[in-house]
Amino acid sequence: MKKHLVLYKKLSPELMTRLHEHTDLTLIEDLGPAGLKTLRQALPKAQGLLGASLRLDAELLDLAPRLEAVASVSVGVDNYDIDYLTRRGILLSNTPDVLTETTADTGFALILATARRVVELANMVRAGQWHRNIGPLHFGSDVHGKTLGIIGMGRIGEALAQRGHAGFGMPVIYHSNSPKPAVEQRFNARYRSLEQLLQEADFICLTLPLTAQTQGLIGPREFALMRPQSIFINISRGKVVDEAALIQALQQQRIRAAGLDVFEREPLDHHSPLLQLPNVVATPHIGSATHETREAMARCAVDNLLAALAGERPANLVNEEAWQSRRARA
Ligand code: 8YV
Repeated sequence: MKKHLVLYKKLSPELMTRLHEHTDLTLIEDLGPAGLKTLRQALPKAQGLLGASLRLDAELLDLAPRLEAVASVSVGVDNYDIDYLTRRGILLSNTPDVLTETTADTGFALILATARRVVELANMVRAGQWHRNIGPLHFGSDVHGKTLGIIGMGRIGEALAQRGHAGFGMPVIYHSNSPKPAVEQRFNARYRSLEQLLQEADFICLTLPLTAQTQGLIGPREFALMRPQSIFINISRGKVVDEAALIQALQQQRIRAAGLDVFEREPLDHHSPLLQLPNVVATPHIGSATHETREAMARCAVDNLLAALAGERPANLVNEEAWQSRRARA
């Protein structure tokens, strides 16, 4: 008997075929009001859920009494009430590793675009305003040789460190929950307290998950520690930053510029003050958004989900306790 899957993210034909072969499928193609209504109506029969970019909290999941597994097409799991899922023995999986390099590429794209004013100056050319050789008014900042500060030394932080160290000759300093001797050896990286990093780094890059501990981590006090020539990069989650404090730091020129792929609320409001500032490069959460990587993520999520529905431990299990409690009940 095939188990019932509620899929709230359209996948490639190859993966859709695979899911149809192994599950009874309800597909929610969009997460607007109509799609959310269909999703709620489908939850009572759902044994599996697969998708991304939807907050799955207790209120919603109480509608799914048969649920066994949730497979997220993401590495971040801040959209999930993990304690609730674990209490119910529901296996949550995610898609780390496959998106690491692509997301680090996005981080470096923002470092280069922001430091060298690529968007601002490309728009100047497009607007027909390039009338003479550019001068100091249009100069950017060097990236090579500058100090790269990474807050959150996980997979993506390490990949960013590799790019800075090996690709751009950048001294790497980092802050994380604990020192990482292997990273220090590979990239000649140096551990710093958060305060020290903010005062020392030329590029300050956030690559840490959104948790109760990291929410609002970078606020007015932290921006006040940064140097006027420092550039702030966020490829983690918008809510790690006090966005009002970031806007004020930029408006008061307490930092040089910002490259942002994530925001407190997404999509970013068109009227946001961030979009009025020429020294802000804002991208629409494209961290992992390449054809190759998103297909790899979806494939990873399908593998995780089918394993869980077959009673096996998913390769990328987030809540180990749920697995242990399921095995204890077996
Ligand atoms: C996408 C991400 O937002 O993986 C994450 O945590 O933030 C990005 O890759 C996510 O994959 C939704 O498609």
